[in-house]
Amino acid sequence: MEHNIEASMSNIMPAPFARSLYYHMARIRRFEDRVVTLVDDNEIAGVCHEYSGQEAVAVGICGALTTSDIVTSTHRGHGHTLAKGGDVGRMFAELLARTGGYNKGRGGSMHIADVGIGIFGANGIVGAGAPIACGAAHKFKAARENRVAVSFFGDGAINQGVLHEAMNLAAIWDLPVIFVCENNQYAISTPLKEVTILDPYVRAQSYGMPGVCVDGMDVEAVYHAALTATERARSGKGPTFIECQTYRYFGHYTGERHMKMNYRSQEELDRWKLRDPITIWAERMMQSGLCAQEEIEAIDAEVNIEIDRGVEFARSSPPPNQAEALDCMYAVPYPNTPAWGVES
Ligand SMILES: Cc1ncc(C[n+]2csc(CCOP(=O)(O)OP(=O)(O)O)c2C)c(N)n1
Ligand SMILES: [Mg+2]
Repeated sequence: MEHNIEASMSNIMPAPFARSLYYHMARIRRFEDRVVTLVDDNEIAGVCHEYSGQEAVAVGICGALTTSDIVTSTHRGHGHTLAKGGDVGRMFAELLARTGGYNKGRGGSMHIADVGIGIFGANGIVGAGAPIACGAAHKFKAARENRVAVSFFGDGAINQGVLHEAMNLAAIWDLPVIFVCENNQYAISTPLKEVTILDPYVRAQSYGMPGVCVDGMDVEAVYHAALTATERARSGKGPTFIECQTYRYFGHYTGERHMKMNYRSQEELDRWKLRDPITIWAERMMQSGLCAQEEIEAIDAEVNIEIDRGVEFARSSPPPNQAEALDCMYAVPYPNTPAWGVES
């Protein structure tokens, strides 16, 4: 993909906003770096699917949203949550299974949600966020609220029936939904080309909605596509499909680093890393006078402090009490139901 910095730099993007895009991408990258260390040190049990490499997608899309807009996420959800304004400390606490976590330590990586700031949940079921986004958008439309719902999903969801039902519903009812396909080229170890004939964005045509394919390593390109889609959604014209071409730097999940999987080459990884979304955005900001090198270093330092504090918060948060294991499991607890495994 060609990358013409002069041509693509927006003259109207205010410098503080440009810097905030950098800050959010750097925050996600450092968060995931620390996740890897915490998994290696056995402080995080279970699996995490790192978002490193895909930062421009979550940040470009969420940069075009307001707090009252909502997103539905995936198994690779840390980036979406952070870009939508999620709290680093509560996220680390959840991953460390502590009571200060988003789900009081009961959910882990794939269940983080913060409905108050429009994060309608990570989701371990591929494609399952799409109908949830439609449900939210249906309510926004019925209540005449000027809000948008974004459904993030991977290329692996593109042949899931539930996604197609959701796209059809959104199209037929003109729902304010943005379907964001993060095409990171693989579903676990399966290359998209082996299982799908057409590019993901072409599917939009079948449902009569605009479908665009953007460079998912370019935060500005993603942001502009998202702005167009939000304007369409807010004006009652219905959904848009945005495919973002991107790449994940780590394996499918943390454990893959210790496996010998040969589905992608080092050369391919190196080629994508040459177009690292954070580096190219920093370079573009500096070349266009939006930000000086020292300011970028200051943002990096700020992010490092935030991440350190988040880990400290998580470590100091108490683990759940065994006696409370069934608390928060049911919206309305059964008063006479004994705890599992307890003889009545
Ligand atoms: C309905 C369903 N089928 C299969 C799985 C197992 N599974 C978990 S992640 C994954 C691959 C998803 O790939 P993609 O959607 O491209 O997302 P990525 O991991 O690349 O971010 C699969 C098949 C699942 N969780 N849910
Ligand atoms: Mg994928």
